[in-house]
Amino acid sequence: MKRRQFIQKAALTSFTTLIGAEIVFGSNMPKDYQPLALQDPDPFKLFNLDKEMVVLNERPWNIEAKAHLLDDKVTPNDKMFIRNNGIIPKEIDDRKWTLTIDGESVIKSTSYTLTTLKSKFKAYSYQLTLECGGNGRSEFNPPAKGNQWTIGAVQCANWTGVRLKDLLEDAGIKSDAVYIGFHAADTHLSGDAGKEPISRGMPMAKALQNETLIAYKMNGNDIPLAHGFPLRLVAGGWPASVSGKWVQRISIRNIEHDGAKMKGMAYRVPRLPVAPGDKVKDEDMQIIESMPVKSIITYPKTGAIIPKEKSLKIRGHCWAGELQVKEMEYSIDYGATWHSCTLEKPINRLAWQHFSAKINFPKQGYYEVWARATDEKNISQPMLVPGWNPKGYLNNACHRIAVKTT
Ligand SMILES: Nc1nc2c(c(=O)[nH]1)N[C@H]1C(S)=C(S)[C@@H](COP(=O)(O)O)O[C@H]1N2
Ligand SMILES: [Mo]
Repeated sequence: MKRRQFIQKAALTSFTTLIGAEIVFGSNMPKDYQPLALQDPDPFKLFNLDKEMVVLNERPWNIEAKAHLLDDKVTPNDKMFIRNNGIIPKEIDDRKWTLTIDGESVIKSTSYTLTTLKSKFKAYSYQLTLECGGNGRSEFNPPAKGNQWTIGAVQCANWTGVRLKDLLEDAGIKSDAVYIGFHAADTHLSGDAGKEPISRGMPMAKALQNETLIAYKMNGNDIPLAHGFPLRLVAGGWPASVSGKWVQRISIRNIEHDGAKMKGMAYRVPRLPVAPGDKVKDEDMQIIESMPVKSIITYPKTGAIIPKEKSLKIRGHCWAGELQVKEMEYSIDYGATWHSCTLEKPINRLAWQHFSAKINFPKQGYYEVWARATDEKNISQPMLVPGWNPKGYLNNACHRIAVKTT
């Protein structure tokens, strides 16, 4: 007891309460020792992540992929970015979970258990591209506050569930309905139970699309907790912030939904272009809807070294919000000339498309491979970071990788 200070009784009692079990031999714990059970969890174990995923923030958890991790046609769970605005709900009992359709413009407010959802409504499966509106934010200058996503806040998983439109029609939609808003079970960082971390939504036209789902499965299994177990709204092609996780309530609104992160600067961009660093008034901002055309090279990994005689087969994915990508090109001379890639059609509407190309390099040296997608309306990705905006949304600049031939 003299040389080493042992834990005090009061501390031991509070640890016991937190851990919920007697700490046998607890009195042997050194002073200021933090039991492992109370230390910050390892996100790689907690979320079963690939070891190359990048943690941007721990509270709330925000984790991104790297381009080469997104090589699969369907994004596997361990390579999927995680974006949270609040604290992930704990102790979810899916047998007791209900989803309520309510709001000013519902004809009859109705609640559904998971069992009812699965038995009463037809199941649909779609692969849907979800990209965070802030993906690419790290490249804006002056820098925009928020998670410094590079390129990895995008995923295209396979979602199974019921169509939101079937639920809305079952509860009944009044003629004055204009918007839906979601309410979810996650909690505000402040701990204030009356505050929602995020409650976004979409106009009725998007809510009623065939592919807008209330999903209960991701990639064929229960949705992982971090991605919205047991129920998640999924609206492909729009900023992923409208795809509410842990959704408990969908309100049919007679106004544009006014929940948390619908107003002010959140998920909005200036109506008209502004100079970098400019202050923009709230009324000059508009809500982001369909995401812009974009692509990523997922093979090879940037920094690849290839023998000169060999040609290089690159591949990746491209997407364009509500639209399809109609052309995919690459350049190895900093955009001076462009060459066509082979482009596949999407597996369904709002799923990303795959591209590939065989590149022959003229001589030994350092190259950059740039990729550029063009959508059905003939809009292409910009080569440089596009329009600066206060929160750093919608950076769809061409992705590029470094390649050395030896
Ligand atoms: N309830 C709830 N839903 C949410 C969020 C959240 O914080 N809470 N984050 C949104 C944002 S901003 C994004 S980009 C996506 C991220 O989805 P993921 O974590 O499954 O990749 O979820 C959206 N849905
Ligand atoms: Mo997001």
